[in-house]
Amino acid sequence: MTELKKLPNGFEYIEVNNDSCVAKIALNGAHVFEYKKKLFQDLLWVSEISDFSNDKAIRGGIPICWPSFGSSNPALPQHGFARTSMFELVFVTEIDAKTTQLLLRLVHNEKSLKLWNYKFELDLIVTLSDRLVLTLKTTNLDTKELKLTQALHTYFNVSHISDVSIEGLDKKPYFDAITNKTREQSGSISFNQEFDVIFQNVEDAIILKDKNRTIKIENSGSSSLVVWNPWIDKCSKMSAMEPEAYKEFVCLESANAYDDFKIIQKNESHTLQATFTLI
Ligand code: TA6
Repeated sequence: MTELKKLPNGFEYIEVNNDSCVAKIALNGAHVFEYKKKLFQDLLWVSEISDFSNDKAIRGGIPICWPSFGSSNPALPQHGFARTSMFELVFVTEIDAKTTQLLLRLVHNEKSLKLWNYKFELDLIVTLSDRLVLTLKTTNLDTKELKLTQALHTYFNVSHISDVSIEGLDKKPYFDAITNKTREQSGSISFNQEFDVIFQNVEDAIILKDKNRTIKIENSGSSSLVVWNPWIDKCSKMSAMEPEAYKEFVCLESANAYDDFKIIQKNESHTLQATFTLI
């Protein structure tokens, strides 16, 4: 079953309930903000004080950072403008009782052209089954090439940040956004302070181990992965985030970031895909 729901403030989202999962996707930002495989807790974390409005990104879920990640394009807002843009719902297909697929689309408009002078089509296909798959396709409709950095900025629900470890990044080079230094990872990752790192040359699956569950993240069209937790001080300064919220989530962001930027020629496309599986 799929329903289009609307809050009193006009915020619209699609609610999907099939034999595999329940999910919610906002039209603003094509923002997946709930994915619950049946009999499991939510894969995604959402702040208890997040906004749900058509002019701000939800704090949590999977914000789409596009057409720039971070402040890599200083002419654009932090993480670009897609996450605060209204997407069109092109189709919802119930492939079978266990699988639903949606296509949400953003095309250049007067507002985007003022921010970023490129004609484009941005499609997000969300496939909802016992796995969650996001397929983000950028098509350059302009006459000039474009430079793209992007990320699916996924906030994963965790039992407690101190229970979490991340595997699959051993020996990967990384840029540490806190120290501005480039290093090589040694072994798995655990958390006891602010962590904000862009890993490069990431080709294989990443494993997020939590106290009671394990999540596998597989990416294609991406060789960079951002790992972030604000810890205590930064958390207290973040918008729409309770002071203790840092304990409840970790961000693993399937990206084209730092050296993994993409140059897309006119009439060509680039697709970033992320697959999340509870194992
Ligand atoms: O992906 C990590 C990061 O760039 C952090 O540095 C922090 O800024 C986070 O994203 C959240 O950014 P936002 O713009 O959503 O507040």
